[in-house]
Amino acid sequence: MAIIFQKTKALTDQQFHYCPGCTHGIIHRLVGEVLEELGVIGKTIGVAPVGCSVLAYKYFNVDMQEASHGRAPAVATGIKRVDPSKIVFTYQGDGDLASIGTAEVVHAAHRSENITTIFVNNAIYGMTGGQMAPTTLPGQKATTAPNGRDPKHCGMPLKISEMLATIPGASYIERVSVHDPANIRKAKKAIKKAFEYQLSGKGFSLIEVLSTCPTNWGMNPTQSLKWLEDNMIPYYPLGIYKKLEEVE
Ligand SMILES: Cc1ncc(C[n+]2csc(CCOP(=O)(O)OP(=O)(O)O)c2C)c(N)n1
Repeated sequence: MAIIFQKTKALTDQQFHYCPGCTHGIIHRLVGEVLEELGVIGKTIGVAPVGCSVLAYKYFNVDMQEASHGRAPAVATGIKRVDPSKIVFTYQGDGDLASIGTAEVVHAAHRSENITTIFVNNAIYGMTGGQMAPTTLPGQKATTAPNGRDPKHCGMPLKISEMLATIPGASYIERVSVHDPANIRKAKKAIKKAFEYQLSGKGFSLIEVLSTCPTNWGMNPTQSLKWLEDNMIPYYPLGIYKKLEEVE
């Protein structure tokens, strides 16, 4: 029988612990498929964050290092500088990257560290039970904002891709989404492009992936995909925010 699909070798057989409808699993698969297609599984080191993907080291079939909350870009910097022949990526949520870890990612981009960051933006703190994140939308309910985010005293949500694109050291920045098959395909292309930038030594690359959190958004999986499309994409437009130069 002809094999038409096989799970990427870059993921282990460990069953994901993610909630039904959470798109972390899709994003793991895309990263894994890209690493396999680029032929770098054996020389990749990932840095797992604190957040729902804290157990990413169980799922990626590559060497993984745990970092303390928000510090993945600093840890990845050390790994890449010690052994530049390795492909090094961080995988971080919005609580991790856009809140406690803002300084680390800004300065990794500023120094143009030759690493790739996968930034999973689900507009909430997932692991800890749905607290408001810097990325939570105006009016969006969170356990720490039961009446919805009020920009008057919480400010407007932080747009990480737009912000990092202003940093000269950032080489490739793109925002994608995984709410439907067409966008999942685009997301994979973007992730591949980011790793290609690293392979060509072009410096810091980041892909922001808009993602769901049905459990903490209080929705079922189908509703959460629609909520992402209707509410997140208008505030967080998809597209390339920085592209230093074309990489063949
Ligand atoms: C120093 C420190 N502060 C706070 C926490 C608690 N904490 C764990 S995960 C998390 C936020 C996770 O949210 P996010 O990064 O958006 O990832 P998600 O779980 O939504 O995938 C927080 C605040 C911690 N573990 N360590």
